[in-house]
Amino acid sequence: MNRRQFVEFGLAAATAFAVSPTAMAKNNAQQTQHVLPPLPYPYDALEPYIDAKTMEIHHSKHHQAYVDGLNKAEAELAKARAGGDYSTVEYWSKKAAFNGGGHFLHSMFWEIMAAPTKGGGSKIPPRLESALKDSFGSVEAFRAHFSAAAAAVEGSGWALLHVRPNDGRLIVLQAENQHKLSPWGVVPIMGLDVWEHAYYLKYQNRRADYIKAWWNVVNWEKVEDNYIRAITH
Ligand code: MN3
Repeated sequence: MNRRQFVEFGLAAATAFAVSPTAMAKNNAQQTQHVLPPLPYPYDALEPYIDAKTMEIHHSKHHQAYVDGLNKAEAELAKARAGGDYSTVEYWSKKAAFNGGGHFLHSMFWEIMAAPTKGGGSKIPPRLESALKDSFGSVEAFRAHFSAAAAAVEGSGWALLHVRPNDGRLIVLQAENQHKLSPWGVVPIMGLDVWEHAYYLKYQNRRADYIKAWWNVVNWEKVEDNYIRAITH
């Protein structure tokens, strides 16, 4: 290495050390902060099927906790990147998946429900209805399958209606917790939360009664919007 190369090398090294922490800090500063979306209706809008107290706690406490948990996990992962210490990467990656799943599914859940007086539980729009018939044989068969999947979730989780982009079909699956048991690539368009926090105040251990009541507040217009978005993107 001659003197000029040495100086260039030294400058490059100094630059690397001087610039990269700044760049990392900039990346960290630009990190998304997730926020709790407002409920699109008042807490008591889904009465008598879902009670106001359950909605208030579910939205303002449980969903908020997933938002906070996701922000915390992503901040910790950013810290790991900045410091180059990945000893906790497994822990925070799991937290990011769990809380990110919770944030995503609850955001969808509020949207795909509506007050019975504002269209909740009303007729399924034609495009979605025809897709349900194509994939499940009949709307009744879809409803029975989805209800059974919800009732049979082991512990805490969800029944989910997904679009599978590679063949455009609708499929019903379960999720355990907020994020397990769906394959890659599917797009959830409708979900039913069957964690006990979603129904226990009103229905106690009668999950089946909650599921049956829930059909009265499904916002089918929104589910169809989700469907159309999933197949056109
Ligand atoms: Mn929940």
